[in-house]
Amino acid sequence: MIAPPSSRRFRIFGAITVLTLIATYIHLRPQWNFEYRDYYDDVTSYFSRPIYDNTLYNQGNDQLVLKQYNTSNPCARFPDTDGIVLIMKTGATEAYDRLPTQLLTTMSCLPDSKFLLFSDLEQQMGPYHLYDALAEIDEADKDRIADFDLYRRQQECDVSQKQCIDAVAERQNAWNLDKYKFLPMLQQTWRMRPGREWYIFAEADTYVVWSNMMHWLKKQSGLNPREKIYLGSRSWITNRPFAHGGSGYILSGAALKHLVEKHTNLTSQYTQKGTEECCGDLLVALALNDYEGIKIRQTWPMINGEKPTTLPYGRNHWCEPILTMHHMNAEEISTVWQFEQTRKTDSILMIRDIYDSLIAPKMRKSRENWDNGSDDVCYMNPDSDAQERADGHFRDRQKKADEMSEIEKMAWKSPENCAKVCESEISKDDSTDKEKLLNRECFQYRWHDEVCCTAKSFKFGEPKQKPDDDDPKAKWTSGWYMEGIHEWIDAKGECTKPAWKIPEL
Ligand SMILES: *[C@@H]1O[C@H](CO)[C@@H](O)[C@H](O)[C@H]1NC(C)=O
Ligand SMILES: *[C@@H]1O[C@H](CO)[C@@H](O)[C@H](O)[C@H]1NC(C)=O
Ligand SMILES: CC(=O)N[C@H]1CO[C@H](CO)[C@@H](O)[C@@H]1O
Repeated sequence: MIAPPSSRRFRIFGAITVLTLIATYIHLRPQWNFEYRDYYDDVTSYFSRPIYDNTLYNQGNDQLVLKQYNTSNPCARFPDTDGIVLIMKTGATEAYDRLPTQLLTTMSCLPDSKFLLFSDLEQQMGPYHLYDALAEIDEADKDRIADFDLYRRQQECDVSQKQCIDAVAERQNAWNLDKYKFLPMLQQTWRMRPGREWYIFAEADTYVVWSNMMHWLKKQSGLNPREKIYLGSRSWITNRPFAHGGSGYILSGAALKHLVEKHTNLTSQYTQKGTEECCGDLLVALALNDYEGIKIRQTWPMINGEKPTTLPYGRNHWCEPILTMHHMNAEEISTVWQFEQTRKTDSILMIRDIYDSLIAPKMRKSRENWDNGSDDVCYMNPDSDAQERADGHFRDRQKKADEMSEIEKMAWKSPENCAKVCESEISKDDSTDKEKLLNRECFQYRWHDEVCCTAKSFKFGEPKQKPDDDDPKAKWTSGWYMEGIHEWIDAKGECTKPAWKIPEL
């Protein structure tokens, strides 16, 4: 049964040929594939950008956001921004941490002529120029005023700023330098972008909801940019009102024109004033008031200093549209942009929409090592030692002993007791009364070190460091009375139309 040699040779030859062909195929296949993929990618990215699973999509918001994120046309819903300029202020210690995400998200839809970037060091970031707001301050002033020490060290740095300046250690110095930027920045802005209708000032951790902002400024507000107008979220320092800078503030063209053109000595005067005052946003208000008699018009809560995880949802923070948010880190900015991009609707973004899509799916009964910012009413151990030991912030918010229910009197003793305060607010018999549900005063609590505090709004909050020792008192526990929150939301009903705020003096 042994095959003759010729036939065996033939078979071996055949096998080798087949193996060679297979090897060649295996060797070449990745290249064909690669070339094909490359070509395919080029063609597709030329026409459209990829579609991804929307990482914000979950069971709690599947009615509100799209399952997939089509990144092809990010500016499709972006409004017409004719007549506006965004002025974004940052500092050299943070610019590269914050600006790239701004430029990749909302600002990618703003034409270059519609924004200016100011810092305390002239720098270049890709195609974008960061102007030095402090460049034109008198050299003698810079030498004389100790707050400019950081400015000099930044300029003298021969490597990247991060290698010269420790941003954490220099935080206070960066803040002290910041106040000198504001008025020179207004002057440079008017020189570089004169005659626009509205000037929107923001910081690198401010998020601007452009669709709302433009709709409000142009259509809804009825405000005339030829009048001298100053809009923002009002804060006070020693009885002097000003628009909080981080929340963003808005000047009409007329306000900026008058301030800058009629008062050419602004920079040196307000450099001097800077040495006496805490903050640059206050200096802007002082200059507008002292020179032009322009006063801030309160635009809060639309112009807002909070962000999705810290907004106090509930009364005043529900049907109101949102124009700005603050303290947004780069990831949070990207998240809200993604949310704007993947909403199922392009209707006005109200505060409740942020809650419904981004917060509600994450709410639960309680979280350990968590602070939800419950800070409206506090319950503490009445013992005088405990009272003395406690933070004055909590002490001042205590309910009077003779106004407390039995449950409230026990609230400081444990997180479980603290949780009962909200549960006990309305008895089940009352819960059909809509007014009562809407007037609920207790939505959430936080317990730590024998202090129980509750809040009149519902906020998400943030993780709090787990204590090192096992002392149960050291732990931060936060909880939400979900039944009360749901009842409030149901009683409130749909927002039939956005509750636009009329900015008042
Ligand atoms: C993604 O968006 C682009 C541009 O708007 C559109 O042409 C394309 O059809 C969209 N793709 C899908 C799958 O919806
Ligand atoms: C500008 O202001 C500075 C500081 O207040 C003052 O010293 C200077 O004399 C002023 N210059 C003019 C031209 O008014
Ligand atoms: C939602 C909210 O207000 N969170 C607060 C939680 O507590 C920290 C301090 O521990 C605050 O910084 C947050 O603002």
